[in-house]
Amino acid sequence: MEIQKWREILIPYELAVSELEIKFNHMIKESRMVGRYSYIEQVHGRVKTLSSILDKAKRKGIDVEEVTEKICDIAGIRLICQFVEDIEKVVQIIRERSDMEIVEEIDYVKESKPSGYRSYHMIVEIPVFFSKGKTPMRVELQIRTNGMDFWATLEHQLRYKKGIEDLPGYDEISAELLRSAQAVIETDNEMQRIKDKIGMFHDI
Ligand code: 0O2
Repeated sequence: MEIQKWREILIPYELAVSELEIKFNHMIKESRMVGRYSYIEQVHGRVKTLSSILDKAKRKGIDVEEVTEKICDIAGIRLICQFVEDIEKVVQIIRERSDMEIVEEIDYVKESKPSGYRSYHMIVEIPVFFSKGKTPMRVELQIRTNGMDFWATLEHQLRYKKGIEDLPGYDEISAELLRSAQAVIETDNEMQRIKDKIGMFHDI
């Protein structure tokens, strides 16, 4: 497929990401304006690069013509929370929104992936309006704490999708990454416990 054609295919995804960034940033803004704690701390949106889309299609044996139908995270939004329990609050808020339809939910917080990866994933569908009408667009939401984000970002850079499985000592590297994920889980849980203790006496 020509590059120009791909650019056109990716435009609605760019618009879907912009719309959702605005919606989630409005939630943060509203909370701050009324002096209420915001369960979402940061919002990051991105559209997958063409090379990453094609790599994923190849990895999963998906035909190039079928990528928009079969790859659900071409458009992605990452919602960063401060505390583990905020994740469930954000999920609940999204479930109650009438402007996004939930297509799928995967809880990698309760049950992390074998790599140690944790995040709550939701695929949502939103209508995107164009001059010629509207199109429903799918966007993957990854909801995670700062700690989960820190681990996932570094692990992504070090290992994920890099094809380093053949390196000598790979099993030990995997075990080390898993141990580091465990350390993040413990720290996240500890911070939640501290918050709960302080929260018995003060509004946080
Ligand atoms: P990118 O470059 O971040 O966009 P999979 O077959 O597991 O890779 P699938 O079936 O689309 O992917 O669903 P899944 O497992 O929910 O993964 C979707 C996204 O979650 C990934 O997109 C990653 O962003 C993130 N993710 C999943 N597993 C891991 C992991 O072990 N480590 C890290 N760091 N991130 C993970 P992409 O397209 O694979 O990657």
